[in-house]
Amino acid sequence: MPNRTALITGITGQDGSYLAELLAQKGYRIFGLVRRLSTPNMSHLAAVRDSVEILDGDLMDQGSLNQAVRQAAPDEVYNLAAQSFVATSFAQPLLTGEVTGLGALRLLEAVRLHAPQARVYQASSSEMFGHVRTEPQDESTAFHPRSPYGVAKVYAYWASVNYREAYSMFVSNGILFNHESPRRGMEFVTRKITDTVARIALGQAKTLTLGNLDAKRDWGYAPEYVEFMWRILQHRTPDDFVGATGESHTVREFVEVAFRCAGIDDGSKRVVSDARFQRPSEVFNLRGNPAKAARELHWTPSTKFEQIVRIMVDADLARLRAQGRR
Ligand code: F7E
Repeated sequence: MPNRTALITGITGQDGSYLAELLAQKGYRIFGLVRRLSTPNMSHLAAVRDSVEILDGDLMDQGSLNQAVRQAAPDEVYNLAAQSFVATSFAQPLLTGEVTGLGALRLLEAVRLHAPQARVYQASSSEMFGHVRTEPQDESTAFHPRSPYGVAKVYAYWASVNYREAYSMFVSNGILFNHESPRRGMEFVTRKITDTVARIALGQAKTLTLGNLDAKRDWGYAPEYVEFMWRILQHRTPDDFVGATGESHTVREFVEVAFRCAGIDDGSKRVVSDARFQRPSEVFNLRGNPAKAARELHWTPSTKFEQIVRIMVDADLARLRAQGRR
């Protein structure tokens, strides 16, 4: 098969950079849409910088999306860009709706007009389930989002389904539960924990300040989840799939394992609770059912909760030690 071309939005983030690495190994020509920043952040792309063609564009700007799709002429489009931090979506609900919700629609329009045969992956989220009444959640579980971010993702999900039905386009949703790695942004709870625990271990911090320790999440390992995205677009028909481990753990358990990995015995005494990190409406409990993905895509995540915590703590310890030597 001749080399295929992919366009990735959100390519500088955790998922975008792992996906670029996967597609580079598979011989894809890769275009990445990047929003202009005064301080560009390409650090996650270090391994594939020479294999990625950067296009200047923004999910807020229809013309730039049209131009990017025309220029890339992609076989596959992965929409991973978003205002993805739930807490910020309460502070900036309109921006979140514009980027995370309408942004997906703008990209679908660009593809409909300029590359209608392209296969489109929409990064949908377990945050769409929000206030859950059944466990585990699967592809038929009702949505009840609990944040402006979740509401925007529900909009983008249904826009994707609608383009599939209205225009017979190949548009699929991956409904991903939380997935983590050393490339996770520092504002998300897992990375905040592993970075702070590593700093405590090295004597650079004393306490770990968090909000709701009882929230439960289904945490997977991000490099495995980009393989899932790719498989969704190789499936014979467009469809929607849950990506999850099927296991959930509390934030408190994540903290305990992280302290243990760093060799700190009195970790629980270091944790401080602060209402600033509580959300106006919380998602208390998420656990996904990945049976359909296993059955139809032969995708099963294998990195377990404790391994993920260890990988992240070890990476933060190594990074901080290297910084100390500079
Ligand atoms: O929070 C609680 C917080 O910000 C996890 C995004 O990738 O996954 C992510 O959304 C839980 C929540 O991720 C702190 O209240 C306690 O219950 O790491 P998070 P998230 O909100 O689950 C989904 C699938 C997405 O799609 C999103 O884009 O941890 N929590 N204390 C805290 N959370 C943070 N951030 N900081 C705290 O201090």
